[in-house]
Amino acid sequence: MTLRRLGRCGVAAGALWAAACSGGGTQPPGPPNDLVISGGDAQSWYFDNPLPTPLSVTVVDVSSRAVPGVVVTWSVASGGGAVSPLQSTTNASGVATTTDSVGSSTRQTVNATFTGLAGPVTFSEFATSPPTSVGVGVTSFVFTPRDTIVQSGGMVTWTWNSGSTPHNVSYTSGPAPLPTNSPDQSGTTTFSTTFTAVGTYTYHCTLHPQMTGSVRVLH
Ligand SMILES: [Cu+2]
Repeated sequence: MTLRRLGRCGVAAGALWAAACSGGGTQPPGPPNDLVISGGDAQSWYFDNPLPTPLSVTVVDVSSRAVPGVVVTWSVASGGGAVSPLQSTTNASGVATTTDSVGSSTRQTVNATFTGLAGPVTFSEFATSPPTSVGVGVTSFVFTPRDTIVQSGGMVTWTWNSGSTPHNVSYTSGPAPLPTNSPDQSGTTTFSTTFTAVGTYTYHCTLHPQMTGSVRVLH
């Protein structure tokens, strides 16, 4: 029985069949037939900032096998903003991607298509303003939330609720010059920084280096 099962895929069948068996198909993919969204749809992000996840589609043949080498054309269908690049070619897995930034609209749609496809597939993306004021808790050896986003010109305020254990906010990286660090503080108190430079800042508590956090400043 074992030998019979091996008949199609065994060594004796030869290199061609062995390759076919490992690849799961006996023929190369046919012409592109359809386009399927494979990532990046329905994200909620901020005006005029690139979405965290690129938009991606998979081009398949009539048997749903991925088709490499197909040029996919991307276009903003409504709402403004921009995709880049406007064309991308499917890779070995049949996947093409582009980055997308929603403009000043709360909802944007993006079409993807290739020559010969009956109609495009459509992504829907959403955007709001980044917050201008963000609060972070300084409690039992953790900043909560650890990572925050604030609009350029906005303020982050840390509020201590740490009993008698002192903590501080000390910047470790970010656009120069780094903001002023907080003093060591305990009890119930606050510390604020206004961020004017776009970029990502990291900070920690020098007394407890495992306490880390970040502030991402968006325009
Ligand atoms: Cu600390």
